[in-house]
Amino acid sequence: MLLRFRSCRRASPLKRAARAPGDGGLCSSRVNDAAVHAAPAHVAQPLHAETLARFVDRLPIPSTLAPDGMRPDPVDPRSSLPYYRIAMRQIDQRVHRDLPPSTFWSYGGHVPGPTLETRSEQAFLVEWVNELPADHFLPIDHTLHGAHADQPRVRAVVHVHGAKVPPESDGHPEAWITPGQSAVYRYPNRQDAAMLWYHDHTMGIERLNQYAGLFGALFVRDAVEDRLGLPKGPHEIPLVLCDRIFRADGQLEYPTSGDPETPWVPEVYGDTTLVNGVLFPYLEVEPVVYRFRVLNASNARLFYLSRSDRGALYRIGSDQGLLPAPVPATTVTLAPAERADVLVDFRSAAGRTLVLRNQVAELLQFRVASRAERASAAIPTRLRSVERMPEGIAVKTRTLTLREYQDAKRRRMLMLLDGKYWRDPVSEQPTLGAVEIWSFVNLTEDTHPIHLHLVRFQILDRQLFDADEFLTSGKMILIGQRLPPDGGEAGWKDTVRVDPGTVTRIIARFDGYAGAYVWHCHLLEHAANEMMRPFEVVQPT
Ligand SMILES: [Cu+2]
Repeated sequence: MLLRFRSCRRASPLKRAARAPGDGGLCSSRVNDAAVHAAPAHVAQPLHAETLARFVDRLPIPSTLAPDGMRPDPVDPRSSLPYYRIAMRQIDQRVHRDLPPSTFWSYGGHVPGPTLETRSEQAFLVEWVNELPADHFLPIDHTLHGAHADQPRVRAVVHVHGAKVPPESDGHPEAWITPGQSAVYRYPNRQDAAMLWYHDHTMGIERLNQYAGLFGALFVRDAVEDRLGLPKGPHEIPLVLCDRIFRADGQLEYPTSGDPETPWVPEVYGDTTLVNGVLFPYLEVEPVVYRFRVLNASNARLFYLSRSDRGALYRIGSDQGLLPAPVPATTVTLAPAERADVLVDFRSAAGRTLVLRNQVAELLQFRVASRAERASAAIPTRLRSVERMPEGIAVKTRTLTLREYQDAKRRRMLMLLDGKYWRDPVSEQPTLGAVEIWSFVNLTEDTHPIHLHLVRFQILDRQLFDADEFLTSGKMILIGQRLPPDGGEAGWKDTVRVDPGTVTRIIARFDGYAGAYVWHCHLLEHAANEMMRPFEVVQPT
């Protein structure tokens, strides 16, 4: 628990100061606490979400998309693959009974987008079609890399987060398309059952495109999962969570710095949370065991989820699939982009209501019927074997800093991975098939969820260190024990919380495909302002 929260040990601003590489000026320290819910002061007419009637809208369940037929497989034209056509469009969608419809950008006409579902090894094609309007409705910062004024204002590219795909279908941030264009991606789906998700990844405006609504879920199924008899059909429910700021007229507000030349802000925290696109929804459930597939699709907020009766949430899976065994917990922590696969047993709550909370904020009400129409699924004792990767098989360890600088030219803060900008030469070039340890040294006061494309990994451990000493002298003084990952993160992961003042180590095998990928912080405002780097998987020589 200790590591989840901001370290109490704060350095003086000057001690934390650093010059941005190739830049000048001193850093000023700042506190930007994810727990603060307040909307920014300069929203002209903010919606006071706390005044909205609660639990008056039914929880929408995103529909599962049927393929638009079959198409020849570009890899093997003798066979054919399911083909989906998914258009990005501007829509109006009501987020609450008492609000006028809000403008969003959607995949397939709804936020979240439709759910895609496949079996492990069953490849499919998606034609992602940009039918967005000619102008963006959120504030573009033209000083950010890739978003300069000479670039089209409306650009989009889709990344399936957690998918093991060849580079040409990975949704590289610079592979964007403009309105009227489309791109066909092939997803091999050679991976374990898991909840993946698709979202926009466009260089310089990803945070705006996702905030506008461009995200949806993808489920991979497999035989191991089938054998467990987990709740399914109406008893398996995706919960896509994202915090947002709304104006009183129901329209999305994306905060700015106040400087029209450089509107970028370091993080966006909404004062209210959409659950499957609705504020304060309710869900009618039977008194049986349900399976919730929870995704944090926020730009920056971490969720600390619990039941209002403090009952158990049984975590059965993390980002990349099932855990070895269920892990009961009262709180489930989810950083942006992380997923939790959670069983909730409503059998002892028949005839009552319960609320899913984020800390003290109410998100979703469960109305538990007094009688079940069907028998409940059981909570399994064993799930899937997850063999731990021994450190000894790693051929390389990379130590990579997460560090805050001051961008003197722009008079704003800047966070860099390993002190490098996006445009710097590729420095992480793992060999195809090789195992590496990546050791993230967090010198900032934020938790950064670090995501690697292409690979799944395991968290080895986290250890506190003396960040002030490191910043002053460059000396690494580790403190205390190496702490193993929480039970809920003990399976396969694709995003890891790197907490402040820690060295967080992961181990990954870079198998699958050679080529150009990216790794980045999944706080989207950080990623947009240089906290993203290329990596390249290279063929063995
Ligand atoms: Cu970050």
